[in-house]
Amino acid sequence: MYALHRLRDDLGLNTHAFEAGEGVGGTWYWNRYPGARCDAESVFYSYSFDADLQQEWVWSERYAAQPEILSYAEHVADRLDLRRSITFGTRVTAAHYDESRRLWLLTTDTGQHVEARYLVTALGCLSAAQAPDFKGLEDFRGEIHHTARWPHEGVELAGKRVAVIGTGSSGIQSVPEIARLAEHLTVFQRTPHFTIPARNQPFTEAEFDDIRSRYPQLRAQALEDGAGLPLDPAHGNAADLTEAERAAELDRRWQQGGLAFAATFADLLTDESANSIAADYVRERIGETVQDPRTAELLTPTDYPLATKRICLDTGYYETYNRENVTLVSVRNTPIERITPTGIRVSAADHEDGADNGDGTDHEFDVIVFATGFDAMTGSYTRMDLRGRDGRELAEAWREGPRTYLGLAVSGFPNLFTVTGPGSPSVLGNMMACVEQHVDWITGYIDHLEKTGVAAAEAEEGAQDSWVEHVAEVASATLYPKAGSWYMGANVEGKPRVFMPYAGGLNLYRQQCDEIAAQGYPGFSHTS
Ligand code: NA7
Repeated sequence: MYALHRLRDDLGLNTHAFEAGEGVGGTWYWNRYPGARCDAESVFYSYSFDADLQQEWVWSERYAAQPEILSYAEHVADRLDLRRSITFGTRVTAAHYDESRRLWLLTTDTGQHVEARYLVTALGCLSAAQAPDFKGLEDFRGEIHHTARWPHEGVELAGKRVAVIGTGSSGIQSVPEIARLAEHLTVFQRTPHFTIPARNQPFTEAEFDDIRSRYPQLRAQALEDGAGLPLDPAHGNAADLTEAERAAELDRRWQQGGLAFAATFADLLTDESANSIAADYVRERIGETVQDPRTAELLTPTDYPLATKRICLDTGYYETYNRENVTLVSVRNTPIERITPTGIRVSAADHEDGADNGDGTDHEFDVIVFATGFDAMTGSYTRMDLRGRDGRELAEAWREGPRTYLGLAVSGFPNLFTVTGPGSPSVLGNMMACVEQHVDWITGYIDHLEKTGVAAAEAEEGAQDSWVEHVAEVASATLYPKAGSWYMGANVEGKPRVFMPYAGGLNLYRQQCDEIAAQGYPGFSHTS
C-alpha cells in the first residue's frame, strides 16, 4: 500500500497493484483465527509517514487485534484513495523479464497480461501458508482450517471437539481463545516454544493522548533502534549485572510483558550462558504455572536458546493447560501418523522413557486447526513463476538458499525490487518500520533511475555475493542458527538451511542502504 502510494502519488508513475485477497491488509486480511493479534505494540506497528494519519487514528489497546489492524489498513487505503489502483482477488502467477524490451510481463490467475518497467514485490514474509501433507486429509469428515486461511465467517467452535496442530505464535495465540469456546481442545505439539506474557491492556483516553503528543519523539527513537521498536534497552551484558540485579530485571520485564523480555541482556542472543539465564527463568515460570507436572515438562523448551525460534507473546497460554477441557499431546517422538475420517492418529511411543506421550490411538475431532506456519520469506517467491534475464527462474537461483543484494534486489532480475525480501531485517523487528524504510529506498532509487534515463538496473553478482556473505557472517555471530526455526528454513522439508533475515539490526541496515544511495548506487549495474 505504501509502495503504491509513493510510486503513484509522489513519483507520478503509472502504478498498479495486484492483490490475491479480496481486500487490503495482507497478513491481517488472511489471519482471522481467534486470538490473532500483533506482537509489536500498536503505537509502532503503524505507518509513521503521515503525521495527520498518525494523529487521527486511535489505537484501542497496547497490542492491536487482527480486526483493528485490518480496519486501519482499510482506513489508510481509503484515505490515500488506493483501491482504484488495486486489482483484488487476483494472484500474479508468472512474471517474466523480457530483456529485449526491458519490461516485466505479468500473467494473473484471471488471465490478465500486464507489462511493466518495474516490478515491486510486496509478497510478505509469512504469507505462503504451510500445511503438512498428512495422509488421509481428504477423508476427514469434519472441518479443517489453517490459521492463515481462516474463513471470514461460519466457523463454529462452541461445543465442538477441536484439535490445534502447532504451537508457534498462531497456536499460542489461538489456544486460549479456542479453549474457551470448544467442548474439548487437544493441542498437538512438536516443539515447545518460549512464550512471554503480552500483558495486553486497553489504552485509557489519557494514555493514548499522551502517546499521540509524543509520536515524533517515539518515531525518532524507533529509527535508532535495531528492531525499529524502542521498547526497553538492556542495561548491559548478563555478566555486568549481579545475580540479584539479573533476577530483578527478569522479573520486571516478565511483569511488564512483551518482546522486551528478549532484550533483557545485551548479549542474550549472542552468549549462551546469558541466554540460558533468561531461558531458565521462563522454564521456572512454566513449572509454577502449569499444575500437571507431566504437562509442564512437555511444555518446557529444552533444546534451543530463547528467542532463536521467534519468541511468542501470549495471554494465558500456559494457564490454559490447567483447564479440564484441554489436553496436550506431544508429537515430537511420535508424529501424527495420519488424519482419519473422524480425527487424528498419532503413532505409538516405542520407548518407555516417558519422553513423549504419543499413545498410538485415534483422537476424535469435529474441527482440526492447522497452526503449522509458513514457507517463510521465500515461499511467496518460489511459488510464483518468476524469471529474470535469459529465462532464469528465481526458484532455481535460490535453490541453495535466497541470494539478494540488501534484501532489495536480485542479480539477474533487472528492475525487480523486493520489499522485505530475504537478506533484509524485516522479520527480526517491526515489520512496518522495515516496510517504510524499504519503500522509501526503492522509491528513491526508481526516481534516480527515471531522472538519469536508466532503462534497466540490476544488482551485480559480486555485490550480491558480498551481501549474502555478510548476512551469514552476522547470523553466525548470534545464537540464531542453533534452532531449527523458520528463519533457517527448517520447517519446510527439503528447504536449504540458511539463516534468511539480516540480523545486524534495522538501524545499521538503514545506514548501509542510505550510504549506497548517497554514493550513487554502487553494486548495481545500469543500462540506458
Ligand atoms: P510457526 O511459528 O512456524 O509454528 C508452526 C508450528 O507448527 C510449530 O510449532 C511447528 O512445529 C508445528 N508443526 C509444523 N508441522 C507440523 C507437523 N507435521 N506436526 C506437528 N506440528 C507441526 O508458525 P506460526 O503461524 O505460529 O507463526 C509464524 C510467525 O507469524 C511467527 O513466528 C510470528 O512472526 C508471526 P516445529 O516448531 O517446527 O517443530
